[in-house]
Amino acid sequence: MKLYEAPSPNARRVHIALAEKGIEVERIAVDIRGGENIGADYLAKNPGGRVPMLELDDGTCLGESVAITRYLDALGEGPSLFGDTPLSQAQVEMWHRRAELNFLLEVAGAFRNITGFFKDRETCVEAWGVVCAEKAPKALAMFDEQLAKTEFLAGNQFSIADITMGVALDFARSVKVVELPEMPNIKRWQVGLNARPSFSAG
Ligand SMILES: N[C@@H](CCC(=O)N[C@@H](CS)C(=O)NCC(=O)O)C(=O)O
Repeated sequence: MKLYEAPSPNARRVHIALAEKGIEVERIAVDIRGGENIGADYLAKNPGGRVPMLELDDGTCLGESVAITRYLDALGEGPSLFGDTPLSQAQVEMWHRRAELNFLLEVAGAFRNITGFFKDRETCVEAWGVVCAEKAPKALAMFDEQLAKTEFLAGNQFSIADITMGVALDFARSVKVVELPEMPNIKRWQVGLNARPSFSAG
């Protein structure tokens, strides 16, 4: 299998899943700044035009980091990143959607619209980026309250929800477009995440 990737939060989600599931793949660097991901060759494999993308040995291509993670989860070793029981699967889905919709998308909206990083291919509205930057930190209280009760976001088992939220927080801090308040339970949980070999590998 080949993973098409670039230094980016969505590729990092897959790097972490690969490490958690003990899977190795060939890695192919894609120049997203230069627009390789929106060129005809890449779009023929992944019409979504984004990284990451996983190409299977039979040529099948999977876009979307969470779809790729689901595939790796089923192939690899260890506990599921998507929950093992009907209830835990629903709880993982609930917290994962909150992490993506309430936090990651706001951080991405702030980054893309304020910095204009991809302004060669999309309209950037700085004022919208500022709105996103204001909304992202407001979402954190809900996650902090949950982490006061449980070890991980969806309960006592590490899941895709932790991967997405941990990666989004690290990305928000590294690009410095969003001001994040320090929250005690999130802090405790992040110390645990950072101690996982998968987080340093990713
Ligand atoms: N929903 C997609 C989002 C992928 C995505 O936005 N990837 C970014 C890097 S983090 C990208 O390829 N950006 C290039 C571009 O927007 O042209 C996923 O989860 O894989």
